Amino acid sequence: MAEKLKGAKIIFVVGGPGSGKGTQCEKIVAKYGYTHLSTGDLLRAEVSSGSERGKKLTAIMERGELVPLETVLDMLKDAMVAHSDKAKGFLIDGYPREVRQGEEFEKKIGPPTLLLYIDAAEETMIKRLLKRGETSGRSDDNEETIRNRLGTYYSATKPVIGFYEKRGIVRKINSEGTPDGVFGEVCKALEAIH
Ligand code: B4P
Repeated sequence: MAEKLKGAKIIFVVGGPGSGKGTQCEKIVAKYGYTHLSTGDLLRAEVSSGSERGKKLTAIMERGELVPLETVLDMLKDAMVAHSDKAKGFLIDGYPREVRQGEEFEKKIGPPTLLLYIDAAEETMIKRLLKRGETSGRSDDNEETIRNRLGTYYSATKPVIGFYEKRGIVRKINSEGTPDGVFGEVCKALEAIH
């Protein structure tokens, strides 16, 4: 376990592509001051650096698949250690995306305090991502990749919820409403641990 991260408050934010994870995380940071680390953002930063590793990642992300566990976890751990001195707590957005990612995280870093499960219907997620795709420039916001990302979500990521439900740390958030409406639900879940 990373010594500097011992005892840190850790909140996992899990949900399908387009469920509103990133959107809610921005609001959480503004109100509660947690350190926000999105694995998607960390990976996109590696891609735009033009590194060899970034090139391999681009292909995987364009297929809507998960990048190898070790790559994501190493990046995440480095980012957490870099922020450990001033962090009030960590908001880990888009991780774990499979049960093994959760297990390895706990071995190397520590246990999560809470898991926010951002839940929206498949049609809602597709509609939001296609809309974002009109302006985002993200190469994975196209119809074919969106379908694949959803498939990955239902097969690999959904079991993560059951895994942590058994520990009683999952708070399910209905994300069908407006961003502010959804945030009201998020706040209720966070007040319990703040
Ligand atoms: P991510 O960057 O996590 O992409 P995402 O799932 O689409 O979520 P994002 O946070 O961007 O969008 P949000 O739902 O907030 O991952 C991208 C790729 O990286 C993955 O496919 C995978 O290949 C790789 N990856 C990432 N993490 C990994 C990991 N741990 N392991 C392996 N691979 C990994 O918002 C979407 C849109 O909806 C926005 O336009 C927003 O404005 C809109 N929206 C949100 N909430 C709304 C609301 N309430 N009402 C209306 N619109 C809303």
